Amino acid sequence: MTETNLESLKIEAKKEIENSFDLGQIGEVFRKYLGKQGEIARILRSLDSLPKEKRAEIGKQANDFKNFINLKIEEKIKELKEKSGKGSGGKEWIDITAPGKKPSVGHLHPLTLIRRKTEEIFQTMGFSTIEGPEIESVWYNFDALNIPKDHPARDAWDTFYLKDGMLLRAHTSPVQIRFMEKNNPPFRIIVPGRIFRHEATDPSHEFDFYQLEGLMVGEDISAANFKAVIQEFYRRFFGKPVKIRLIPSFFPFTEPSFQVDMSCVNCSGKGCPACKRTGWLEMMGAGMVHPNVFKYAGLNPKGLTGFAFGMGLDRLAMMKYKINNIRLFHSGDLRFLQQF
Ligand code: FA5
Repeated sequence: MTETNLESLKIEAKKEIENSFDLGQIGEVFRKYLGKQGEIARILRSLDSLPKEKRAEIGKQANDFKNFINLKIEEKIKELKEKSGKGSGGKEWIDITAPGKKPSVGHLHPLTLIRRKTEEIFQTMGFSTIEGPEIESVWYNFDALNIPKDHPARDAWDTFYLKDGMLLRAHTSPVQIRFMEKNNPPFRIIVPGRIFRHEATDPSHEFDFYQLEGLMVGEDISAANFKAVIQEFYRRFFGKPVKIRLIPSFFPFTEPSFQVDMSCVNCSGKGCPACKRTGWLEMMGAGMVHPNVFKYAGLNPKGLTGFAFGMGLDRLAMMKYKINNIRLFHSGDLRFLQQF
């Protein structure tokens, strides 16, 4: 490479830039002279083969040449942009060579993921998925579940009443009655659904959340069957056995009744805000179906046994994803939701 060669290359490049009439052509010129395999790169690579005294001189000229072309290309781009702006009334200019914006793809909400996974596991254990209405009557939400009017047990469910005497269901248990009215045992069902409670929120309580009801009815169904089903469910859901405990509880529609707690995964049982510093999180209410419930649903309770449970799906999601505040699920905060 000599000084004269560089000079004629410069003239040639200048001409090509001047004759370019769109950004595509300018791009070509850029690649030809300044690209990885372009003229400048070729000159710089050949410096090693030059005599020592020539190297610095040609190197400097190649750099000047590079700066010169860069400047000319920039000027030309500006000129082309201005021209094309005028062409479209000077209002808008679209750079068709600019890389496109990647559309963001949506995904399922973490609570939907949890609900689907839960349904899938119970279905493999022979449970069918059933749905029921979110707007419910007092009969199905309370009376038919053996919770008489004026009984203090009704206070356990802080209910949103509607003007027409109906209410927003405070649990998924009313669907037990609706199903048993139309189906004869034996059966196994699950009922995932949204429920509503007039409750103050805290890290483990929402006023609008999801439950999954379970009901298995037939002959000789025992609390041992319940424990086995629920332990197997948790084992499959978490991919390993988890620590749970059954403690005595009270629900008017089950006798005996239990509460199932899980060792809090957020703090490994040490105590944190999510588990109110107890190391345990209440996951579900459960029990053996009360004979009166069979009666209210129109079934003869003689010889009929069954277990029922109602688990909080939001609580399950908290344990699965180690979330220490239930309110994040309904926050609509994309920084949170995009992690799933
Ligand atoms: C009930 O709602 C009963 N229907 C459950 C049941 C069904 C008992 C069948 C026996 C037989 P409880 O109010 O405890 O029970 O709620 C059940 C579960 O829902 C709780 O264990 C908890 O996991 C979840 N839960 C309750 N309140 C809230 C809340 N405010 N926010 C989030 N999850 C809640």
